Amino acid sequence: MILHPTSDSTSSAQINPTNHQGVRNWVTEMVNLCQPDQIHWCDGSEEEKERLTQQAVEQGVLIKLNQKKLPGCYYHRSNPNDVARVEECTFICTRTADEAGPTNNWRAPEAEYEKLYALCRGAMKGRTLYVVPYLMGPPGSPLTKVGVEITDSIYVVLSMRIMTRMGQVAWDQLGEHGTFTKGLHSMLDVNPERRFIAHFPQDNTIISVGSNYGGNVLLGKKCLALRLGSYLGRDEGWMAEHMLILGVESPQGEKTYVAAAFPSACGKTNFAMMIPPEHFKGWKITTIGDDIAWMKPGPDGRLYAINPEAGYFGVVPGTNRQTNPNAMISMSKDTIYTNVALTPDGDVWWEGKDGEPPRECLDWKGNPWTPASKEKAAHPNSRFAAPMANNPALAPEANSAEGVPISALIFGGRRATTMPLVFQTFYWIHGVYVGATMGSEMTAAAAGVMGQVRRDPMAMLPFCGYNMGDYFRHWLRMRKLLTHPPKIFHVNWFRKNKEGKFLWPGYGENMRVLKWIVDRCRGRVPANETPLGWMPEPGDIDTKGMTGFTPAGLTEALSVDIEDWKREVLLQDELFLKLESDLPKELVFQRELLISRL
Ligand code: GTP
Ligand code: SPV
Ligand code: MN
Repeated sequence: MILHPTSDSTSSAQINPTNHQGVRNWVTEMVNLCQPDQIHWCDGSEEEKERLTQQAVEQGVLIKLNQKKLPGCYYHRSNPNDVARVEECTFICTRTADEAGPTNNWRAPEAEYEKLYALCRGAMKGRTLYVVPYLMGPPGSPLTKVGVEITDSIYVVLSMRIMTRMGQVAWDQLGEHGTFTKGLHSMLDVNPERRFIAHFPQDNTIISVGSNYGGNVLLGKKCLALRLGSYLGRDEGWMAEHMLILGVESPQGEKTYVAAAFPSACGKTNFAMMIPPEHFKGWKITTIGDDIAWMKPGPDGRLYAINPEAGYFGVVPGTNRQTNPNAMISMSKDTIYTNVALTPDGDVWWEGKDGEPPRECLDWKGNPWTPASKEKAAHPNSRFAAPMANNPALAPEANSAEGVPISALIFGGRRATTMPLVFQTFYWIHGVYVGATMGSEMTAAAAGVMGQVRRDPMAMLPFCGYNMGDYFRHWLRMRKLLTHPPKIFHVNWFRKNKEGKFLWPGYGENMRVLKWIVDRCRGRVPANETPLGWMPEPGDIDTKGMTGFTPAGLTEALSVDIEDWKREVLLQDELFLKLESDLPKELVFQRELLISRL
């Protein structure tokens, strides 16, 4: 529905899809601020998608891909200065700096509103302002939240349509009096100097300017579902986590659900869509979510999880028919590709795709590329946005309002050394300590120094909407609401040998480790007590049918070097010192206990 701001766009019930006075007032206010030429209230229909896609192609925002090979697929290049989340431009604007805590960038709310509104004043002149209503979570779920994103980016609208349940469904859930998250996004001139992603947890509001990429602008994802979500979860007694959710089904039909927190670009999407190796015939993995879990204690004292999203915004490089066939199928139709390479026949290519590289193509910046080129054809953080309905492994439970009961929580970073393939923590508080002290090498998912190990508690360092010490306290408190808490594990798919080769083949083979985890949850397999926690004997991990992998390799992947671990404890102190006065004493005790076991 397109309207001109001069017509009374927000007061007439006939032309306005919602009677929610709060939405109408806020939209009017933002229209007056941003002064767009046109207003478009998104309804989420097929017809609207086609019309907007057509417009995006005419404007050069999207390129239509080869529809024979990739039906419904489009290609987008972002500004080369705007290719990943930027943590130094991300702000938590709580009333006091202490509420945001030492791991977040804090800004005083009043001054930040003033600065950002000044940047937005008249910023949409000559542009269309889109009002995007969306749900995070299945319709009707008590965990589901309503968001409304105002944006001047047609790319954001089309991506939000894939990533969330967008349109009328959100107005239906909101009703006339419901609460909603306000999100204002303007690309401005896509200038890193004027790039700010600001969160106002106490107002349930997000303002993002100066970017048009991923987690900076798809405001339902990291901004609402994690930063504001974690803040709301603390107050409302639930958890918003950077976790995939999957179901494991045994040949006998026994179903177990696990959620796993790995930092950005550390394997969540791959694990969530994994296809078990040949040897595990009859075992099935189904995907509930690949990035975010909202979890709440159920009436039976178990922890129930939903995936608030409706699509995948996945890393493309390294994805192929061997590593992640379900992702390849997911992105074979109705997908928006961003920053991959474009071949002369309208197909897409990236480093690590099946087959030979194309003899020539255009790289992610639009420059001619050949296999002799020194630069990468696809940006390392190039991504696909695909509807979850495309995933052959999609669990029907992904649409269930009550969610799935979680048996295991798994933490895992990208660590070349020190961290063994898998261990189980002794109990919940120990698990919280292990999650809180998690380290991982930096990846291309965020701007920064690649490869450097940093502490990334629960994979939430960039996503926690309040003081990290209080967040740990919330985790500890949640235990008391659970009579059947999930068991907590740690994994590392990325340990390397002296030659720099991965010790564990990863991907589908991770099923072998997952099987041990499931068996531990169900009390079916013994384990050794080690300084780190419960660990498998190498013989307890089923390696049958693995080629090019020896028992010695498994022993090395599972080994614990006490000297390495003494160094690890010292490295963990960096975070503990930073959090100092905010740190729950339980975690300090856990550190002492670990040292006493080394
Ligand atoms: P975000 O979407 O940024 O949150 O990332 P993610 O955690 O979903 O990571 P994803 O599954 O997209 O994997 C990121 C990178 O890690 C890709 O290049 C994968 O090929 C690689 N990767 C994933 N799983 C494994 C594994 O088990 N072993 C190894 N060696 N690499 C893996
Ligand atoms: C991540 O970085 O964890 C992502 C990609 O999932 S983005 O949506 O850009 O944050
Ligand atoms: Mn992520």
